[in-house]
Amino acid sequence: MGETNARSNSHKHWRFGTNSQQNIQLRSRSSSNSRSSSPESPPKSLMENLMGLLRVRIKRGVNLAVRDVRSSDPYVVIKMGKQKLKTRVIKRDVNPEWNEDLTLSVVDPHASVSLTIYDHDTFSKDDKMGDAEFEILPFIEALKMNVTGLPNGTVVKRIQQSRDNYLADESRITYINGKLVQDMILRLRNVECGELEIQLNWIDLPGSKGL
Ligand SMILES: [Ca+2]
Repeated sequence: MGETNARSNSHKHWRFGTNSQQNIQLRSRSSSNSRSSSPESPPKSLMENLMGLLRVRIKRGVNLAVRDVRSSDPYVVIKMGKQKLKTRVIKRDVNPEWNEDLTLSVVDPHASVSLTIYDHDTFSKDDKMGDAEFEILPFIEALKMNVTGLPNGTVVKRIQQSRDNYLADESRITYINGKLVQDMILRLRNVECGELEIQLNWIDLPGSKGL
């Protein structure tokens, strides 16, 4: 017992000695660095890079997969880069109507948004109910055209359904009440069934880089 204590004590002392030596070395190294380095340029603020806000309205799910006995408790998680947002859970409904707005900060017009639907479970891990993805570029490009004064309901741009996108039907960018909106019906993948209806809106932010 005594032997073990003595050994561990000496071990501690030895480590302590090494650490304090390292600290001194680090301190002297960092002080010489601070003398020699040129003043750093200020970090670019978010506002300088921000194009605006993309408001993703999660409207509804249609014919979603059953993950409980007869139904599911679905919610949607959207991700763009490091941003992650989710809707509320709707209990026991495979045709849920969220009509919920999730707002993303847009820095990169070439970014894509991924959406995953989960079934909320109280006592086990939430089950996946499929996923989808869309590019924001077509909407950004339409916004950049800066259209004004069109009759309400004018379709400005159509994006066809293809093998490369998740569209279940043609997506339209429409001029409504002086603003552009993009409607999409996304066919979920990695699941047996289900579609997700969403709408994109744009919010300009004063002080940001803009479009
Ligand atoms: Ca559930």
